[in-house]
Amino acid sequence: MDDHKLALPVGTTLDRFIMRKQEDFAYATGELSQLLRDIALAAKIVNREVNRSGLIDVTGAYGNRNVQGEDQQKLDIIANIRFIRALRNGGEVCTIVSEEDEDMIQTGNNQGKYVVAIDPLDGSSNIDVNVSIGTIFSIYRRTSPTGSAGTVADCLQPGTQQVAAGYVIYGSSTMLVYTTGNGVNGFTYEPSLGEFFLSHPAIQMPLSGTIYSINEGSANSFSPGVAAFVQHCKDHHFSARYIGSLVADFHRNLLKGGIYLYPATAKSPHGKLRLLYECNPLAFIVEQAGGRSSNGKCRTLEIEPKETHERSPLFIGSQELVAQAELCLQG
Ligand code: AHM
Ligand code: MG
Repeated sequence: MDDHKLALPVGTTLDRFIMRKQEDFAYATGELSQLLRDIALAAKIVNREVNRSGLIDVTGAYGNRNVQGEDQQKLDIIANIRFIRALRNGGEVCTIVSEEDEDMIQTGNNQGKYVVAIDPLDGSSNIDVNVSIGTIFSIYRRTSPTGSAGTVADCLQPGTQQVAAGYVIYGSSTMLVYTTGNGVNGFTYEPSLGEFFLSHPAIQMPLSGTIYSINEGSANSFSPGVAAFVQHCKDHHFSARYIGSLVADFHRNLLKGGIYLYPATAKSPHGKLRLLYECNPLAFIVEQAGGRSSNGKCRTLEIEPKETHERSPLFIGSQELVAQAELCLQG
């Protein structure tokens, strides 16, 4: 028998992939590569906690509310600690904006060139019921000089300025998907080896699709434009798929084609999702994969953020579907 068939190659590890990509940039110093590796390490640790969450006392509410007034789950806090510790120890990041912390976090690494915005564990209402959840992150180069603490202005850059963005989905398998502005690549975690391996190279999103993802429980407060688009989806016999975990809904639509919508509603008049660490990173990824993202009026990536925790309506997915939604919204 062919020896090769007995021991198939395991493929490219995330570490090696990041290293190879770094070689593509003539003046890269390796700090961004190291930062991505720090995030991947924290993701492995959070993955471990998520996987055994039913066995140890980490499910359920922590008893606090976060800056958005939402109940914090114990795993939200654990994931926040893990990612912040990894970013702090890594040394490349001066300042972090996290969904779980009202104030910007100064890491003390004033020489760090980067700022990170992160939702350490998104979709946390799904934790207790064993449904996919995720981590979303966005990386910017600071605009203030190195040597001092990062500033609010460093964190309030439009999404077009992102140097990298990604997400981790803790699903039926765990994946890390990221872009540095040169296409989108996905890596699947192999738990017995403790490594992410390249499994989805150069992801391209279908131009169109037949899946729409929206919380129709809020239909009574949809604007006429949103209602018209939802009706369009029904008229064309689309499938409704809504997990209530942004990363999971986004990931499915990225691979299969579709659109995710979180419009303004009576309960969330500015939309629910946060621009810096939910909308922008996914908008960067979707555009890099050939898709489109908008707040209904303009490209998500061009919104000038005013506050670190600001919210934005989100219409994201296959190019043709988002364009159609925008048409409906514009009446
Ligand atoms: P979270 O950051 O508190 O977890 O909230 C974000 C989540 C998204 O993952 C998901 O798409 C959305 O909230 C679901 O909201 P709703 O329950 O209003 O449909
Ligand atoms: Mg979130």
